[in-house]
Amino acid sequence: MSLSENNSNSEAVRAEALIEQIEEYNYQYYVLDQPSVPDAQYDRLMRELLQLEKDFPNLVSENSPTQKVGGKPAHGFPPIEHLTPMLSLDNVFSEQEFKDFARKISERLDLTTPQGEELSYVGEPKLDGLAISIIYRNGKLEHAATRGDGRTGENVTLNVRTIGSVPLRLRGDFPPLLDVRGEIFIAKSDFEILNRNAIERGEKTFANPRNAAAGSLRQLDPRITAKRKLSVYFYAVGSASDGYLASSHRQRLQQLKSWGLPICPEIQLLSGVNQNIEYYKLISEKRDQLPYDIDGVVFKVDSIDQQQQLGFVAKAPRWAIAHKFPAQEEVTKLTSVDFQVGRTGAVTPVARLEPVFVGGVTVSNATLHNMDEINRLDVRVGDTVVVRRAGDVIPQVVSVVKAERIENAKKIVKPEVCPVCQSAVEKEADQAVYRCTGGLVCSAQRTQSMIHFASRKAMDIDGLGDKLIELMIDEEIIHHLSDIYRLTVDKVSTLERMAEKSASNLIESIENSKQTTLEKFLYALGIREVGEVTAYNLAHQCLDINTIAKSTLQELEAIKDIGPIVAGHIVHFFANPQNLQIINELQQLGVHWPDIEKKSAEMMPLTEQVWVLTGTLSQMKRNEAKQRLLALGAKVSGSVSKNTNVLVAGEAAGSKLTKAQTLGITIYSEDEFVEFLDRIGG
Ligand code: 5U1
Repeated sequence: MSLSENNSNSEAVRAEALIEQIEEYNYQYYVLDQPSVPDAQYDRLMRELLQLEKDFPNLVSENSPTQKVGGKPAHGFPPIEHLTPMLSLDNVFSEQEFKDFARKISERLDLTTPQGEELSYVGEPKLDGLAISIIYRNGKLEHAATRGDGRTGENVTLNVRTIGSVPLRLRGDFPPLLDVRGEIFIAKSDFEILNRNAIERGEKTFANPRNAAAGSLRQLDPRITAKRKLSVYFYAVGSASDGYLASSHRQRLQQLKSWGLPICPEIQLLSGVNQNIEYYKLISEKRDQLPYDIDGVVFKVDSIDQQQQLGFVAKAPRWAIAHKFPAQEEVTKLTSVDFQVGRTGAVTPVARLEPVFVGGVTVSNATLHNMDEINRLDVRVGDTVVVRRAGDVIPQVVSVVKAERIENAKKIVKPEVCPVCQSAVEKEADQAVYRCTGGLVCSAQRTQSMIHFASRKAMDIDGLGDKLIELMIDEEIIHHLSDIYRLTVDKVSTLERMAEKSASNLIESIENSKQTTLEKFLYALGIREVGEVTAYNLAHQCLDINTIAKSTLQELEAIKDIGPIVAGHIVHFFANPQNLQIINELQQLGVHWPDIEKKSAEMMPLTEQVWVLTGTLSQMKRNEAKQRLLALGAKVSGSVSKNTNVLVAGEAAGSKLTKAQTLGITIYSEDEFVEFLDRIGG
């Protein structure tokens, strides 16, 4: 029945127009990655359509975007046979293995060059999600199935319909029958939100985005799936009506896109083995910046003709291969748990592990965060645990292999007193962290405070690293921050392996560090939750350290970005006479900074603006660029959002640049940025 048969023509026409407009916005958002209207406008159209369908129920069509969430499946997910088998991919784990694969292809295709240098491939990131097959008949989503055993999958149609980027109707010149294959995944940011919400509700968390995607897709209630923000990229055609498909894989992907099916934007056409190897390196480097998890790169021979010549082995095609990254998760044994004390007294449990190779390095320690996390994981000493190391992130224990729990696995108990100074350990209400109450009495807190004090963004004392500070505290050459400025070449030379030349270099760096800025000095003091930006705002609002020390909670809360918690930490820090004495001593020993002039509004032209810096800058250090922007009143953020005013994109800018382009944000190259600073005198 057409929409207009039972209604006044105008309502039916309006409903169809709304559906088309919403589908168009979905296409621009999910497929072209170019949102064309603000969310509010989209929501208005959606509400209007919902109201129209409520008033005229016979206008509701299966294709309507309001019908993405339907009823519950009667009996879980019934089996469904695939039109053509869902294949898997063979893997290689090294460049050499990839070259061997390419050589075999070259031989089978009788190419003249040994490794098929003239052969075209398509490179695609290998998403770490869940394979899906979706059948569109006459352009309408008919059903969707998981891979299952490759021949028969589970019917997850109702859940797949809820995924925003899966179109219910195709557009353009699509084949009457299309079986399209792709990967369902959850973006890293959505995964984090999902787990954060689960923790807040005291529910179980997912170990990784792949599990979260699989768990969300297999919810019996599609309304739950709908809330989980799943996404999809399509990467192949299982089958299609004759005469519609192009003769190369790359062109077929373009066809999918033109029919409204999103494809991964990182896909590239590559010529020959060397370009494939370069592509693998490029995607490996981009991996941490990509908004979704990937576990490798897929290479496919581009020509369908050549694909057909190559054929299949068992369940995998000969014309494609997955070059996998080193695993980011591994299993190992938890041998013990130590509690480490940080600069602010936080007592953090650290898992000691049987060494395991994960994420490209050997890991023998991993964070367990806090006691709440230990309880949530129900982890015990002796357990077999899953360790994850992704990019530069500190390795973490993500789950316990309960099936392998040994009989005498030992529960982990929180220390009653600080493991370093034996002071009492306390937990603040609403916080998961236990803290040592020893303050500067605690040598661990003193050590960590000094490491922070000497660090690059703080007092920047070249040569005074972690190990040397630990050694000097152990040898009782230094006790408090101010002792750093009492060091002499003679004292330092008494340390093992410290030649006189190194000792005098160190003393020279210490001397140089005396000339600093108020914001760096404030940051170096290590006041809880006072990072660089807060330190800058404090310095430039209050202008001198005595004013800061005397400020009340209310006065501090009036400063940009300082809320009641941070204000409380600042007041608490300056209320401690020991801290005041150390500040005084540091100044007596020569630490100084130039006066700060109160800036007028005209001198802060970027107030209220949010800037983001990305990529590599060649004309100044990232930190200098940040300081100059802060001095002009801007807020400098680490991530791009619709609130960003300007993105400065240096060399090799990655996903932040793409996101800024998508959101239509002003983008400055480094040259434009420098010119801008010159123009406004910043
Ligand atoms: N990017 C991509 N992932 N992936 C997974 N392409 C791709 N192709 C696959 C699989 C299982 O199979 C092809 C053989 C269609």
